[in-house]
Amino acid sequence: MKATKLITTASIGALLFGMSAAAQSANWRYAHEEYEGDVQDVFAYAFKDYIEENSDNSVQVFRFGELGESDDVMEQTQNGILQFVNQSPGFTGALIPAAQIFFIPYLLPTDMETVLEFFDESVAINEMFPELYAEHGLELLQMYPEGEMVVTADEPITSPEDFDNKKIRVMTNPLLSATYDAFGATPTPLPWGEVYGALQTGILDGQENPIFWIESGGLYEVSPNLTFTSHGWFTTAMMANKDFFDGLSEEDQQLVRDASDAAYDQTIDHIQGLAQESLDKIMAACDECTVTRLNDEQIAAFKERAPQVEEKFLEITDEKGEKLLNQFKADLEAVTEDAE
Ligand code: 6CS
Repeated sequence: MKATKLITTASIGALLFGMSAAAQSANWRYAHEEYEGDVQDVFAYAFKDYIEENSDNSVQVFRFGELGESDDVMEQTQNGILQFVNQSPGFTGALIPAAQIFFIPYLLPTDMETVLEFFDESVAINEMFPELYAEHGLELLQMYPEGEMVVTADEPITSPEDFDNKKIRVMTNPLLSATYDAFGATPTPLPWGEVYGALQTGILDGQENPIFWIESGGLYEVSPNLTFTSHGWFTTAMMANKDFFDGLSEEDQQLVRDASDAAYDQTIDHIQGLAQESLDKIMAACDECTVTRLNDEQIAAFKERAPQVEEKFLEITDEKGEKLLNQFKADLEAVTEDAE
């Protein structure tokens, strides 16, 4: 009798333990802005793999278009329908004005090693940005560069005069429009889904994006003249709904942080050499494509227009933006000095 009772108690205990373990495992939804094999997809799958290998939780990844445009997946994350989202400041800038700092031209260097060191060590990136995102219900987990920005257009661009009357697509944040205004173009903000068609039909004359995206999205087919202007990097950010994150156990919060660190490392490995590989693929596939790399003198003509964009940034972000910009510049100086 006693033995039976013990077994029964043990079985119930085991069942309860099993049930609570099952109740603790969750399926988290994660959306990003790109296609299979693209940089954000590499990050998302590295994150998913880490979570699934190190816990009973699972992650369901949604790629571009599966749940709408970039702004839609951000809204779904803020509403708690999605737990994780990868959205670039190009779009988040409309929500968090200070995130537009990445669109002040010629602020970041072009050398990848220095840029990566900056992302690793920057106080602005690692301490100030999480606070800014938290104000909008977002737990910022990682910011990372995807590639250097390259302009594509219906003609090669070598000077601000070449941009005259050219409708250049920009992501939907006001500062990027200010940059292309300063460069002499007519900026045209559009969500990603409309870009290829607008280039194809001549509604747009050009756009900017990293080379891997120009290749993977086939942009070179409809916008074949590539110009390396050295004016900036495509940066992106991965984050969680803050209420969801705050509600996780300490153990799960650590798991999520570790998974995003592992994903960062894997993604940075992935982008090494990616721009050149993508450029090679474009040149192999496209006879009419041209590549122009601006020389120092040509760059100077664009660079001298950067201060007006910086002024605009300060105007739209007040003292918060000024503090961030000062820290950003100090962080950049620290890594540039190291590189010298
Ligand atoms: O230009 C855009 O809108 C897109 N570019 C990249 C590199 N990733 C996603 C984004 O939506």
